[in-house]
Amino acid sequence: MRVLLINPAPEHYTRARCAPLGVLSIGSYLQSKGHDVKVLNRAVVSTDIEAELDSFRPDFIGCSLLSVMAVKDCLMISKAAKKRNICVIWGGPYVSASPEMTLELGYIDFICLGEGEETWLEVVDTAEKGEDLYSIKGLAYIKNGKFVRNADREFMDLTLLPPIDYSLIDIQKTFYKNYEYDGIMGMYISKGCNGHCTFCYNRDFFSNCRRTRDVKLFIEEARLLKEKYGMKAIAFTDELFGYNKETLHEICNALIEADLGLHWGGMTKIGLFDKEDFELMHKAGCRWLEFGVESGSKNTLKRMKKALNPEMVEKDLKNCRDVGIITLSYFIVGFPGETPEDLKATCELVNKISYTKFVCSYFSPLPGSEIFDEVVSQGKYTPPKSIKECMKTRIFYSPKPNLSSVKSLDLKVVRCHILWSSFTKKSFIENGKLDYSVAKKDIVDVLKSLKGHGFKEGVIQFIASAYEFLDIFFYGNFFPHIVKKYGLDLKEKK
Ligand code: B12
Ligand code: SF4
Repeated sequence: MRVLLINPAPEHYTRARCAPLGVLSIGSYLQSKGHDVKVLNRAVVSTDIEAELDSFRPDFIGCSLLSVMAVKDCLMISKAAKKRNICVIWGGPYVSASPEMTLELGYIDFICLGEGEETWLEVVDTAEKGEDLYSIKGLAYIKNGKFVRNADREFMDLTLLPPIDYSLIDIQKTFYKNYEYDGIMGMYISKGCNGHCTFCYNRDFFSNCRRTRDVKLFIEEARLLKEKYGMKAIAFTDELFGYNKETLHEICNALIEADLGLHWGGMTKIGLFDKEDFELMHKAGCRWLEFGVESGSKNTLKRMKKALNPEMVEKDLKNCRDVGIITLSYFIVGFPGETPEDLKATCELVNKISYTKFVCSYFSPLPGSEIFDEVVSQGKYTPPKSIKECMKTRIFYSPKPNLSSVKSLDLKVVRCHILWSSFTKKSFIENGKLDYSVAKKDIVDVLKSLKGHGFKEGVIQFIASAYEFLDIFFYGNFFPHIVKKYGLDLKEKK
């Protein structure tokens, strides 16, 4: 069977070049079972979709959706596919959480819920035999006007997966730069997380189940990417890199033994590792780590079920700094029930760890998370009733809905001030080698995106990026009384 898998171009987004591992993992699996696969990475390279469909003539197309921002591109592609009578399947975290609403858009035959590899294989094998697809586990669809959700599929044993075939995408165009590291490729070694954070999609998507791939196979993938394609660094996309000391040591020792000379970074949890573990990570090539800190308020952290406290954050980030690992801390402002006192506690923590890079987002209820169910059942939040309605909400520019008891303007100023300080930060590590590296990187990302997507798309991207930049600049700098009210003090300590 011929399968065309698509990583769409999201709207209003400076297209980061991270490899589309979802479609690559599915594509590599199908290829290893003898199917003919093509991947279009439209987040990096725009192509004429009608021409692609006519030349490849797929039996199936699959679109991967991480967020509502990808719907417009996927809908355009699906319309073109349906004109040619091609079976259309959408998958990914976004549509897995809202299958019924998504199917109402039309032009989609099936939604694949959760992990896609096994479901896809069963779909193409069943179609090859000429049988119908309606009883396949993990699929949702509309039949006779009614929404049908088949039984969930069990999580697969990841050690059964073949190596990922990165040559399905344009590898050179997918390499990107972050911090001082160039030639970075997104890779993954595990899926899922055992955490219970109430705002996270992990509960429904992975049922908190975490699994690791075959580490030896991963090392061979990395070796090939380095030796054949010139990869210099890896950005691990795992929800929870390392997981526990034993797994972390296994991965680090395998990297040390392989002696690939690669630098890498990933996302992990506060409170899992000690200084010796961070030293081992550094020895194995780790140069940056990202942590979901989320808040400095013990109350908010408890309600988020984060299983951490501000003291643990300070300890881990300091240990990383001491061993030479750059850190990035994620925060959320406007969490349901957050008070001005809670926000002050967050600002206090931010001041103490001002040497890290920050990402600060407004809270947004994510379908599939515990807090989403809670605020909906309490009548505090009415979710959009259609995907078209979701597409109109711009969650990034203002705290909508604001379910905290902090004024929206205050949330905006605190968030923008933290982001602005991170954007103009001179150094992440004590010796301060990286002058304004964040600002430079962000500007280069915008320019690359403009160059890669043609004039009209480029202008739209430019306006969206400029709007976001001005929003952060304005609210981050022109409300000093609000910054003072929350005790934020980042300027002196860069
Ligand atoms: C790398 C990454 C990105 C990259 C893009 C990667 C890409 N595809 O091009 C960048 C940095 C650009 C990005 C951006 C965003 N991201 Co992001 N991202 C990730 C991250 C860290 C890894 C994704 C990955 O590679 N996973 C590994 C692969 C193997 O798993 P997978 O992608 O889930 O794919 C499997 C299944 O989803 C399914 N599947 C996927 N696609 C398809 C398609 C078909 C047809 C089928 C059948 C099945 C299927 O099968 C796959 C194989 O098992 C995840 C967290 C995570 N660890 O998964 C967040 C994550 C996906 N991102 C998320 C979000 C919110 C965003 C943004 C909205 C962030 C923002 N505020 O701007 C944007 C949206 C951009 C967009 N395209 O719409 C959320 C999505 C939550 C949700 N919707 O429920 C996640 C889960 C993080 C989180 N914990 O909240 N992201
Ligand atoms: S630690 Fe991260 S991935 Fe795990 S449940 Fe919490 S937010 Fe989700």
